[in-house]
Formats: sequence, structure tokens, C-alpha cells
Amino acid sequence: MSTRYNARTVEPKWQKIWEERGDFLTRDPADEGANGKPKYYVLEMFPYPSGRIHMGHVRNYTIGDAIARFRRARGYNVLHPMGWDAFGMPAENAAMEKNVHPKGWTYDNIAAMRAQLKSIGLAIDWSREFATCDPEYYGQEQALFLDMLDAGIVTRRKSMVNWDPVDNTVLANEQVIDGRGWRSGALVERRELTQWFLKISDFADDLLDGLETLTHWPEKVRLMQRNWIGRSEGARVFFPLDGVPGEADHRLEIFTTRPDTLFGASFCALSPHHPLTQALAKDNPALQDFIRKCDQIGTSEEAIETAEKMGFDTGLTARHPFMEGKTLPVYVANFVLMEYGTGAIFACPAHDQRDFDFAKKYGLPIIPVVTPKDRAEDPAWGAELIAGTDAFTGDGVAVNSEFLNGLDVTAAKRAAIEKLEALGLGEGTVNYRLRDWGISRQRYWGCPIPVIHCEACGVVPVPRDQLPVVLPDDVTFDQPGNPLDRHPTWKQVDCPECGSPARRETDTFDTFVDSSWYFARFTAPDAKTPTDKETANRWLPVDQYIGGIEHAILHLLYARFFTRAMHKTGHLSLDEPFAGLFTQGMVNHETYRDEQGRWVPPEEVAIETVDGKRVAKHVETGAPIRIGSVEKMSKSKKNTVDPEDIIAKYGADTARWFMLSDSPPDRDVQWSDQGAEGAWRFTQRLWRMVSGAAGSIAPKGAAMPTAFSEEAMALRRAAHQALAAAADDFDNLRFNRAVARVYELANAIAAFAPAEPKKDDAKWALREALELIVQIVGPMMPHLAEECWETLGHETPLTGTEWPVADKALLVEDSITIAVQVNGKRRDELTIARDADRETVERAALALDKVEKAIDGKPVRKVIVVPGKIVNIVA
Ligand code: ANZ
Ligand code: ZN
Repeated sequence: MSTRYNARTVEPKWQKIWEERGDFLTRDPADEGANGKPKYYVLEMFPYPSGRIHMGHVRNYTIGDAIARFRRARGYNVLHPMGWDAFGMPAENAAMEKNVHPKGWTYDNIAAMRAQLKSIGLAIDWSREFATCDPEYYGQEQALFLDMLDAGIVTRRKSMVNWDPVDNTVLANEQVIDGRGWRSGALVERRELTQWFLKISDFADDLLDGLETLTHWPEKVRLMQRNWIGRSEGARVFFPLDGVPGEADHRLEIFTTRPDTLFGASFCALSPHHPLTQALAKDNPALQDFIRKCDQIGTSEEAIETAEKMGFDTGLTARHPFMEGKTLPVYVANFVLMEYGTGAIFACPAHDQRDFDFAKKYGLPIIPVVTPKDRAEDPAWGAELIAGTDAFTGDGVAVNSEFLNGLDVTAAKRAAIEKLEALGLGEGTVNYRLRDWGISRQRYWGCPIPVIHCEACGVVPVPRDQLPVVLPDDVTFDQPGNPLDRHPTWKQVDCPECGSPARRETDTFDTFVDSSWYFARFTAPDAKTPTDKETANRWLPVDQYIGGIEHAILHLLYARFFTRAMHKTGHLSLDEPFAGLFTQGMVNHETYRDEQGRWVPPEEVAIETVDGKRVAKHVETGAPIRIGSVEKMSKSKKNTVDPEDIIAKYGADTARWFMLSDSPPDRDVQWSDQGAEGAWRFTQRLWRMVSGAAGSIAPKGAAMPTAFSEEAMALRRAAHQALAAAADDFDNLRFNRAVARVYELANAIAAFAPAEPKKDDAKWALREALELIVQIVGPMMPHLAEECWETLGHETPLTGTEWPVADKALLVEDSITIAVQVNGKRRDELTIARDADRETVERAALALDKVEKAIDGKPVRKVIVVPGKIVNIVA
């Protein structure tokens, strides 16, 4: 018998067996073959097919796989699919840089990554695989869009975009760096384009309320979503304006969250893109110049927030709604966004930092109208605020505010709104930060938006029997701009309504659309409609969704919105797609640099310990290397390791084991050679333990001896305790703890085994412990576990074996089992420590399911405990 475990031959062997057995092909829960098992849908965020998997993928998919395998063994009907988030810019960039076609590039990458993922041994139903760039998928996405169009969830309107004047393209906010296009380096302009929007803001309140039901989501993700939706209660206020050309009674509408500070107003400000600004700019070149300067900041909120405050005095004046005869200057200011509220504000410098900075810069009055509670009587306070650098934004008491004086902020807001409403100069309102979702992209490698523009009929949906609108293959990437738009014939179509020549829409969807419903498609990937509603309803929600925290906001919010929109359009019957969410930590690695400060990849670094200190050298040149901090693996710092190399060297199980063992899965893990070596050594140890024990264990299926020696009993207890604890750990995704239990049990077995058991009870206990350790390891190192299981004489692989049940009597040290009665009738029994006190016994007895059922909500009048014998509950 070979004593060395060879992952290189064993891993492909079991992958082949699983595939031939069809172990991971999932049955519809309604199928007879599913045997009425409860469903469990586990999903990892699907990958972008960049061409190679990285260690982050290994971690993500290993976590999901351990869950999937554990749940299968526990008797669930598990859905665990895989697909590809395959549209997007990188494919077009590759086309421009390497002269390859985005389609070929993408499908080649998918093939390479599929092979890599398969080598990890994932329990995935590959028969459900799809890529979002498959016409069968995106055609259904087009159908969904048309249904949403019919349902009024889609709109088309003008909006501001970042425009790169050199590349002739729209840029996402992230592609604008210091006001310049990320590729061309050209100064970015703001332009108005007509774009398609999904009306996610109609769902703002519902998306907010839904967060309360997501009790199996990390609190931090729910908070991030809450902030993104950004519900603000406040008021709309009308300021009558004087001086607007040609308009005697223009009223400026502003949004404020602080109507309590109205008496501290010192000016009003308009966004550079406010219609009034635009009107004033028509014959004002200085204002036009100013607007242009503002536009160079780009459209991101962050850029605008951090830019220096700039203003332009329009010469108009606003009349204060409460203060007779008081007027305020009206500025155009770069920090006022057109996309928020009404695109105009009143400014109260004393209590808003942006207004404060602006007032200082332009010499405008600062009028304190709220004082901290403990300084309400202090005459020096206001002067201090004016002389200082910070606005006061905390809670306090209203001062200098006529009818509001003495009220706290909340009460003053309410009183101010009442007054505004009475005067007809405003009203209380709720505002959301959440904007409608602009989904038009002027790109080739995306899902074509299925509409046609006709001069006579306007926007006409592509008839459903003409879906999918397929991307043309013959496109060129030799010029900037949208290849679809310059294709010679693709956009020329006849209008489906009047038949006259019309133009096909050449924009494609934001790729976030593709990833907003793929989890639903996996439930019926071949359906001729977007979903098979009944099947989708049987599988959804996803029970456990796993992915990176970087998707905490947009992807998850869009998917939650899409699910609601699909509910509304009759494709699903639920609102929340992901019942459980888990965000795993990053994979980190030490960083290395040579003496010139250049990053050096780990495989070129040799580390030795000299006088207790770690010293690094270049493997080839021997040049000294500086060991730097531990950071997220990234190409720029070259601190990555390639999963393919790791799998070739140690096997997939070692990589999986290390990923799960090192730290709690929601924290970062530090990949290191020593750690990987350690994991590898354990695979060898477990294998030696099992393969070497063949002669000293009971035959498979041997009857349980009637009595056990004390040592054998101790081993049995250790094994069953490890089993019960590990199952609990798997349930709660605490894989690192399950790993620790395995190590403990391995030590217990090692301590027992050298005795070379001769007696039947010892042999029996050893087999039992080995079988249990193999089964616990199964979800984490499935190949090794199968090989061990086979070696232990089993003909059915672990994939066809149920999770073992821990013997309760063995879970407590020196335990006893006592009967539990309710009103004199035996309902259950209780296994508990022999020396448990009366109170513990009572509590444990009352917590039994069957007892609870028998009590049926009636008040418990008395509990009689006869120590070591019986518990009787009177209810
Ligand atoms: C007057 C005021 C006084 C304000 C004060 C704050 C403090 P949140 O909480 O994010 O909703 N604001 C309104 N519309 C804006 C826009 N389009 N661009 C930039 N700022 C805008 O913020 C609401 C506050 O942000 C509003 O309340 C308004 O300033 C400003 F002591 O009104 B406030
Ligand atoms: Zn027409």
C-alpha cells in the first residue's frame, strides 16, 4: 500500500467519478427524483472571465463548495450553479490592444477558467452553466426589459454624462481621474445625452423597508445600502426671486433638511446645470465660462465634494419666506448638484460646512441660529463660531429665530414646516439620494437595447418574436467610439410599426443589468421565457449568497430591485433574492521589493531564518530583498500566487484546506508558503492515518461491541463531539473552527492508535473515529476524503453518503439519560451531564422540542426533578 498521498492522480480520479455519477446534477424540487428533499440554493457571485482564476476566486468558491457539499450530505436538494459575467469593457480593450475579437477572447477565457475551476473539484451542476454574452441569455434579458417598459419601470430622458472628447465616448465616474479620461488623458466634459433609465427610485422606500427583513445579512452591508438609498426628511421651500429677466414672480424651489435654520440663511445657490443658471448663461459669457470650469470637475459626487468651493454671483435676489424685507444674494455654486433635491439650496453658513467655507471665501454673513444646549445663555458663543473654521452641525436650541426660539432641532423643523405650509411657501417632503439607474452604454460588448427609433412613430420596441437582437460579429475597433454605431448596416432596419426606414438603438446595457437576474435564470437556464416562474419560485430565494464586500452596494441593490421588477412583471413571486449573504475577506500576501524598490513576486524570493529573523534573497541572483507589509494580492504589487501553480504543487485539497483553516471566512487570510506546507502535511498525515490503520480496525459493518474499554469510550466521545461541533460550525460558516476540531480529533486518534488495538472494542472504536474524521473533512477536502473513504472499504462514495448522526449520549462527559414527562406522560428523554444541577436539568427538559409541543403554550406550573431518574413537568 502506498503511504504517500498523491493529489495529482487522486484528484482527477474523483472528479471523473463524480461527473460520471452525475452527483451534482440538480433536480427540480418538484421532480420525483428529488424525493421531497428540502431545497437549498447556494451561490457564489459569478466571475468575470478575465482568463485566469486568482486566489480570491479559490477562497470564494471553496467556501460555497463546502456549504454545498455539507448541505447535500445533510439531505438537502442543493442547487449550486456556475456561470460567467461575460460582457464589459476589458474584452473591448483587449480587442483594441491585441487585435482580437471580444467574443473569441471572452469564450477562450471562459474555457480556460472553467478548466481551472473544475480542477478545484467544485460540486457544481455544470449542466446549468451559461455566459451573459450567450444570445440565449441576453435575448431573455431583452424580453425582461420590454416587459419592464410596458410596466412603466423604464424611462428615457436626458441626463448628464462624462464625455471624453478624444475617445468620443461616455465615461463612468470611476473612469474620470482628476478630471481627465483614464485612457486618453483628455479633460472630461459634461454632456447631456438621452439615455435609458430603470426607475429604481420608485422602489426606494420598499428597498429600504426590505432591508429590515434581511436578518441573515451582515449589518454593515445593510447599513451601506441604507446610506446609499439615503432617505432624508426635510422641506421644499419657495423663495420668490427678483431680477429674473422677463419674469415678475419667479419662485426658486429649494430642498433642505434643516428648515429650522431658515433664520440663519445668508444666500441661495443654484447648480451650474439648473435651468435658471442655463437661462441666465445664454447672454452671459462670464457665467458660461464659470459653468465650463465647474464641468471640469467631472460628475462624481466625491470629486465635487472635495473640490474647492467656487461661486458666481448672478445679481438676482431672493426674498426670505419668514423675514419681511430681507433679501439674499443668489449664487451659482459648484458644490450644488443638479441630480439631488431640486438642484438649488438656501445656505446657512453657521450650520453647514460647505456653506461656511463658501461664506468665508466670498465674505458673506454667518448667522448662528442654533446653540449647543449647554451654551444657550452664553453671549460669546456666536462670535466664536463666526471667528472659527467649523460650522456647528449638532443638535441644540434655536436662537435669533423669532417663533422658533427655544425649540430643539426636531421641534423647530416641525414648526418651520408648519409655518411654510400655512404661508403656501413650502411643504414637508422626503428626498432620496438614490437616483434612477442609467443603463445606456455607448459600447459594443454588451446586451443590445431592443428598441428601434422611427421618425414617425418615435421609440418602438423590437417585436418579441424578433428577439434576441444579436450583436453583429463584423465590427472594427480601430477607432474610438461605439463600433455598433459605425457598423455600416446593423442599425438600418424598417420600423416594425409603419415599415419606413428606421434606426436601431446602438446603446447596450450597463453590465450590472446582466448580473441582476442571473441567479433566477439558473433555476431554469433553458426556459424559453426569462424564468420558468414555478421553478424559480420553488428555488428562490438563494439561501446563501457569497461574495466580496466590494459588491455590497450596487450589485446587491440592483439585484434586489430587479427581483421586485420581475415580481411586478410576473416573472417571479418574491421581492428579496438573497435570504443569506456572506461577504468573505480578502486573500493577502507579504510584499517584496529589491534594493531599487521594484516589486518582486513571491516565487522569486527565498526566505531563511537567520538568528531568529526572517531574511529574504532573490532566488536567482542572491540579491537582498526587503520584506514589506502584508497586503491584498494585486498585480501592481506583484504579491500574487497563481492557483494553478499551487494546485500543481500541492493539489486542490491543500489550497482548499488552507483557505478555510487560517482565519474566520469573513476576515482576510494571509497566504504563505509555510501555511500551504502545513496544510499539505496534514493531507499526508490524514492519509497515513487511514491507510496505515487498515489492519487494526474492525471490518466494515461489524456489529457494535456491547462494552467498551475506558480508552475506547474516550475516543468515541472525542469523535462524536468533533462531529457535532463541526456540523454546527458548517451551519454557521465557521470553517476555521471545524478545521480546529479535525486537528483535535486527529490528535486523539493518533494518541489511541499506537496502542495497536487488538481487542474488538478498540478496533471498532478506531474505525468509527476514522470514518467520522473523513466525513467531517469531506466538505473541505473532498478528494482526499473520498480516497480515504474508499480505503476504509466503502463502495458508495461520500457524495452518495448521508452525513452521520452524532450519538447524543457521547456528547457529554459522563452523561446520563433520563426520561421527561409532561403531565405524567413520557414525551422524550434527556441526555445530560451526570452532575448537572437541578436548574440545568429543568431548563434542558423544557427546551426539548417534543416537550415544548406537549406543553403547547400552557403555563408551566411545576417541574419535578428526580435526580438521575425522571423529570415531570406539570402544565
Ligand atoms: C439648508 C441647510 C442648513 C442645510 C443647514 C444643511 C444644514 P442630505 O442630508 O444629504 O439630504 N443640499 C440640498 N440639495 C443639494 C444639492 N442639490 N446639492 C448640494 N447640496 C444640497 O443633505 C441635505 C442638505 O444638503 C440640504 O439641507 C441642503 O443644505 C443641501 F444648517 O439646507 B441644507
Ligand atoms: Zn414608424
